Amino acid sequence: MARKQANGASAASNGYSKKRSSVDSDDHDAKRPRLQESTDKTRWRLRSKGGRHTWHYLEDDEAAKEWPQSYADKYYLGMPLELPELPKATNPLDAVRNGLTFFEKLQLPEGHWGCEYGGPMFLLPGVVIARYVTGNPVPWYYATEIKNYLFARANPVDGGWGLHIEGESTMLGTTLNYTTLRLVGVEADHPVMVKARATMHKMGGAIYAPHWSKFWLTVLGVMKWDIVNPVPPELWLLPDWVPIAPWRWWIHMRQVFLPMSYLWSKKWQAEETDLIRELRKELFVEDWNMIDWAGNRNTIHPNDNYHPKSAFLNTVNWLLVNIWNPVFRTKYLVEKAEEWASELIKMEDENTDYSDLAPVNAAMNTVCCYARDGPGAYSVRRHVERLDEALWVNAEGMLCNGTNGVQCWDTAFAIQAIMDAGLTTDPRWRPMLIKSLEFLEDQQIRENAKHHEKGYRHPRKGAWAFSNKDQGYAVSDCVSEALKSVIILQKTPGFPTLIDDQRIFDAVDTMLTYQNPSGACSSYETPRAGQWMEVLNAAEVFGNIMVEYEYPECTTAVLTTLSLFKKHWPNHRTDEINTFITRAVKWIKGNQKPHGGWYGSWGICFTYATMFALESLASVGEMYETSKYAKKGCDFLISKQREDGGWSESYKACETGEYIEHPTGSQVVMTAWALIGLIKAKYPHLEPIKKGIKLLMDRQQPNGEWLQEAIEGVFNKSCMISYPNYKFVFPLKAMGLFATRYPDEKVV
Ligand code: LAN
Repeated sequence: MARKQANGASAASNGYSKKRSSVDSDDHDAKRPRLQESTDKTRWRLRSKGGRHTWHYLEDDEAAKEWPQSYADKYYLGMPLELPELPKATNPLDAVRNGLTFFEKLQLPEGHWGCEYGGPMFLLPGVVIARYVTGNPVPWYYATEIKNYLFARANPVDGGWGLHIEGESTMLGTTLNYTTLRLVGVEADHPVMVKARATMHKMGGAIYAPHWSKFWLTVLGVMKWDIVNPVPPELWLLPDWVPIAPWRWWIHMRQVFLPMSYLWSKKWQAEETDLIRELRKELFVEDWNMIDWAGNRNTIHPNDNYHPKSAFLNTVNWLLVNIWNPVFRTKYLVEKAEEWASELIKMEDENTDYSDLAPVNAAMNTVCCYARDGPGAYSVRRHVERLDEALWVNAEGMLCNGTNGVQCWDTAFAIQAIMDAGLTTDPRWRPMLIKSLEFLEDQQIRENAKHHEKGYRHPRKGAWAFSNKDQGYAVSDCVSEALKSVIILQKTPGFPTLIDDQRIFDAVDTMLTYQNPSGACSSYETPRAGQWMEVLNAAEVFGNIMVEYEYPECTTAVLTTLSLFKKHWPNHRTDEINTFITRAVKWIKGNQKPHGGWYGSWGICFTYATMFALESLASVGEMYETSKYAKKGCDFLISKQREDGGWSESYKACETGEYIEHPTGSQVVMTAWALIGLIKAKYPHLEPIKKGIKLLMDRQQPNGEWLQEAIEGVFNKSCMISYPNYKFVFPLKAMGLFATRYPDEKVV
């Protein structure tokens, strides 16, 4: 098949098959990628297989001809689509149709949607460093586009990089992205580098970087291990009942701590190269040989110190460095700890076929496998291949996504948008919907993880992950949104039952495992320890990362889906579901802020969570006229509506816990969120709703699309992340809801 050949050609030319034994200085120059001004954008293709995304650069003309660029490829790359203008929508339903006409063009052949999932500026460096130190440098076309992306994302004023794309320059962003640029072949005297270096030096040089940056730079050999606060794998030897045992930490933290602890214990560093020696000169203000490494473990620039380490942690670190390590850390203990950490790393790799939870731990696990299994090992090669699934190419260049995609999540919302517009039975959208359903069917996780108990995994049978089943981590709201969409479609006359009742029950059974004693749901697991664990938060740059928290978004999503499920299967675990619902509703009401909104942890911010809360309350019959909670939620949203009919929230709201407007004014996505909440809650006054709908219609482009505006998502309070498909699915849903609820209302 033409496509197969094309992919094969690309895979062979990107250098994966070349086994490199070490990163020695002799062939160092040969390994520096041949940087170019730009790649030829017409040669990039996105391939999706089994929900796995990889970008391919077709250097060969024949291959490029045989595998033409799709609309989706062109769209992601920022190339003109030359789509015709659609007849101007004069009512919301026509606007939905126009939007779907555009969005349908972006659906990938397997039935889901792809997207750039960038924002965080600390992910790409991990991937590039992992590849460099394991002797798998990125091919020239990656290098070229990584350079272009990072150049484009340098702060226009000071030339540094932040924690995320909208943030001010930090040492985490600046040290790591500067280093990345050097690793991909940019010379130190390039004006962009000179400017970034000046900022880095003004901020004190790399010794002011936070823990994660110190870790990566030490692995690379640019710093010494003494500057890295201890990451003792011995913690993994603690019995499970110990309150601070790592299995109780939030999954992302323990999966990052795990490989970090292995490499820290091994004091593993890449072999020295000329480039590493150059970086030792460039990143610091002081003479590298004179740096007091141990004395600067806690040196950190204020811009990076979002969550200063607790006095308790500082004391623990002191004790570890000065007493534990020299006196009690025996060879026997070290070996046992490293062995168990290594086994846990293996379990994570096997459970996910080396794609791992997210690119942060995937990059670290890659280095661990290299250190443990050697350069040519399958584990290293497979890791390097799978790291590619998090890389994305956009108009600016190549970046690293926060996860290996947003496949299941976006597909679920796309289906719901069509359903809310009452268009599921319209044959025009049937092919798109059938493909989406097929994708969700294919992506349902059928069994618990292989190393379920030993690897401390939460049940996942019947669940959906956020991205794909290879990654395979169930998340409470991802299961809920996907299941909701499956139920909606399969209960629509004319749609096939691809997922039988038993599989639906499996999903529900897993959802029911997610409720905490309080009635709330968390993200990946139920909390395994209390918030007090934040005293061990060593990352400095994030807040609320050590344990699972209770999230209105997660709780409300599960509630809404269980309410729907109950209608169709009233006899399945009836009492448990009813109890779950009662307790969830109680928690949601108790979690409402005094101003009437709910604080969102995964989207920005009050607008996002308030939408979910109002939708879930409506699912149990609590609406504006019948519930003081729903009324207060609506009144809160209305109080934030802007003159032009839109809503606009800034990421600053997530950091501060106060509603703060975005300086660029009304945002399509937030306007849609607010409208969905209001319409679901049956807010009785139509004028504000119509004004909002009009704004969405006015912002729609003649070809049916909406343009990208400010960033939509967040995690760990301080880091922002893009959800580009939200600008489609939520406006479509809001307008569709309006059209079905008020078919006779005129907006324009
Ligand atoms: C995500 C993305 C999806 C998100 C939702 C499903 C939207 C949410 O409702 C639950 C939490 C979840 C699954 C989530 C958790 C944290 C993630 C994985 C991310 C924000 C994407 C990237 C982020 C991850 C932690 C990034 C790596 C950073 C570390 C601090 C380890």
